[in-house]
Amino acid sequence: MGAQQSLPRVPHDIKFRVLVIGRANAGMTSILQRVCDTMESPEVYRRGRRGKRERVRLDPSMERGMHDIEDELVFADHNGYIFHDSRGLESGSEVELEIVQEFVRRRSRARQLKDRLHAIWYCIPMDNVRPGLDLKYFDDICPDKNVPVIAVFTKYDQFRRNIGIKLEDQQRDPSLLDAEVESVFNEHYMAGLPGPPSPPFVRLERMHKPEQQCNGLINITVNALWRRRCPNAVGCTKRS
Ligand SMILES: Nc1nc2c(ncn2[C@@H]2O[C@H](COP(=O)(O)OP(=O)(O)O)[C@@H](O)[C@H]2O)c(=O)[nH]1
Ligand SMILES: [Mg+2]
Repeated sequence: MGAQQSLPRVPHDIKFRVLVIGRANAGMTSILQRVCDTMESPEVYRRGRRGKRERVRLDPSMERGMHDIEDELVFADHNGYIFHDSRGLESGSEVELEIVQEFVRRRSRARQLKDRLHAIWYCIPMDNVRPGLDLKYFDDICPDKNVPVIAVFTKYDQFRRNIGIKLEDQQRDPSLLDAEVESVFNEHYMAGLPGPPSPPFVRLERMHKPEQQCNGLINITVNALWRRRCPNAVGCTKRS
């Protein structure tokens, strides 16, 4: 079953609009491909000078800075989603943060439903030795707290592998792997998120493999949206 079948029900002509944030190589393109069940590169659309939406001929996987947060990324063979992508935060600059905040604020209040931002996937790669930098702006991304921000921990497989190697180097018992993984994850990744309660999060592995699915990400996004709409409804509140 393709991940697309888990999409939340929205009016026929409304697409699910997601802002994806992360530094280069965080695994963002791989996630979008898994969500859309495709191997293709996304097409990039941009508003021209007269406000007309035009396709831009560039390869979005190539260089950062080649397209900006306003550009819409769409997969030709799966048009249920519109993605926006921001890499600006990797420089750690406040100006870049303000650009993202302004975008989120404007898009979260867009008058027309079709222009509105539904969710933010904030990607934190787990092959990084300094996750603190990636987590730094998590709580600042959506100043009005009116769009769900999902913490998407990527490359979990690599993280587990690295910890396995560390145990081996330290000549420790390999059966400690699961406990050590949880301990490092809590100390270095979860502890960097705001809360309690902690924001919705998901750990993704082997997203570069076409056969892999990421229903966990879809489910947690749908749950977060649902909770936002009916915070008091039974089954909608998250236990933490
Ligand atoms: N081990 C591992 N590698 C991944 C995963 N997702 C992506 N990659 C690899 O990470 C690199 C960057 O991936 P890409 O999706 O292009 O990242 P982007 O620059 O954020 O768009 C590529 O070499 C991918 O094969 C994952 O879940 N696990
Ligand atoms: Mg990419």
